[in-house]
Amino acid sequence: MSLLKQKTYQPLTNESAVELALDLNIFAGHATLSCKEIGDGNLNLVFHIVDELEGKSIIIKQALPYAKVVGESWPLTLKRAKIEAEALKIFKQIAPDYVPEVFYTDDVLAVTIMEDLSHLLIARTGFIKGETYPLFAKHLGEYLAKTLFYTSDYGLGPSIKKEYLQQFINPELCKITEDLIFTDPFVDADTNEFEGGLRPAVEALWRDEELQFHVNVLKKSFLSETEALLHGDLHTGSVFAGQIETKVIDPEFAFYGPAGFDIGQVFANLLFQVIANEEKRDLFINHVETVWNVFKDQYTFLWNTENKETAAKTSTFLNYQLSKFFEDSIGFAGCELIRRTIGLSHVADLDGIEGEQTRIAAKQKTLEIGTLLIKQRKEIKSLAAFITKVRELI
Ligand code: SR1
Ligand code: MG
Repeated sequence: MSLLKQKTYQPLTNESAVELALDLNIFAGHATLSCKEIGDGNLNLVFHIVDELEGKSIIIKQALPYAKVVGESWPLTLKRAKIEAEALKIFKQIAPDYVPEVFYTDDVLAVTIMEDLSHLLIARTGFIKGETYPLFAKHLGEYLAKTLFYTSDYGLGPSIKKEYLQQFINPELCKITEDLIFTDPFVDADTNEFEGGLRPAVEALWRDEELQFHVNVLKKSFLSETEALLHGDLHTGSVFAGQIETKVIDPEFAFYGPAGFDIGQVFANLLFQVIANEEKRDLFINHVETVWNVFKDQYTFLWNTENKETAAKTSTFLNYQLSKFFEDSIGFAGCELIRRTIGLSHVADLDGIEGEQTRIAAKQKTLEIGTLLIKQRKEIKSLAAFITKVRELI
């Protein structure tokens, strides 16, 4: 029986993914299709289906009822596929150049069928291979300004904002972030993973009460602020990049949260290259600067031209907003730096550093920078001060 008629969830295989594409008439009935499961993330199946003859291809992404990175012992809601598809559609309307097109979704099968982006590379993979993507930072700055403004009270007005707020309640995926970014790395949790050589540095983090206090303040912001619809997992593995194109994928962690969380994840994931890639350090520092400068300029433009809260549309309040976003971004970047170094789900930028001593030294620096950013985020009042602090520690 056709998968579409069955109305029960089942994980797709290469064969059933092709059947689904044919049932949906995405390809001609007589098309010869090839299909490969290419998912290399932590959570989902991803099928790449190609009609060589017509030169047409699609991606079918399917959520699994558990976290693939851990196994069936970590059950996970299938509702995340619906959240992801709905977030993709909203972000596509807001920032069409930077988001893939969704062709079809099915809540029961937890499936999203979308544009094939395989002519691009996952940004993290490209960076590690030596690419630098000249437009990456400008594009992400624009993406952040548009998505964080247009989904906020200032861009949406009070009614739609509250509808979205309800629609994007995402407790299970938020809990993953609450645990993996804000809790586990700062205590001796089973999910943590780090080399023996890092133990003294890690144990120092676990004893650092000032750090724990600041992380709890940031976690409270993550738990309770509803400034904008966030991507929620905006690391460089969630971005496809090329020389002229940038596409943000995978918003299954989308929820209403503090705007600085998305910006901070972008900062942190660029900082992994700043730390690991000595040769291109200045270039990646420049990417961090461009992300913030483009974000700030575009957000300011939208604030002045599209603001639905006329009473708040003053330069004083705009400056208050931007300073808050900046401070939050720096703090959240610090949490992401620490989590990807010693918690669950590391980054290849650091894990791939050859030579144990060099790798451990880079990871120690990452922990130091993360700690400093978290503790001193209120004192770091400008982009120049942020970059100076980073340069002092690397
Ligand atoms: C159990 S999920 C681990 C991580 O993978 C996702 O990409 C998120 O970053 C999450 O924290
Ligand atoms: Mg992901």
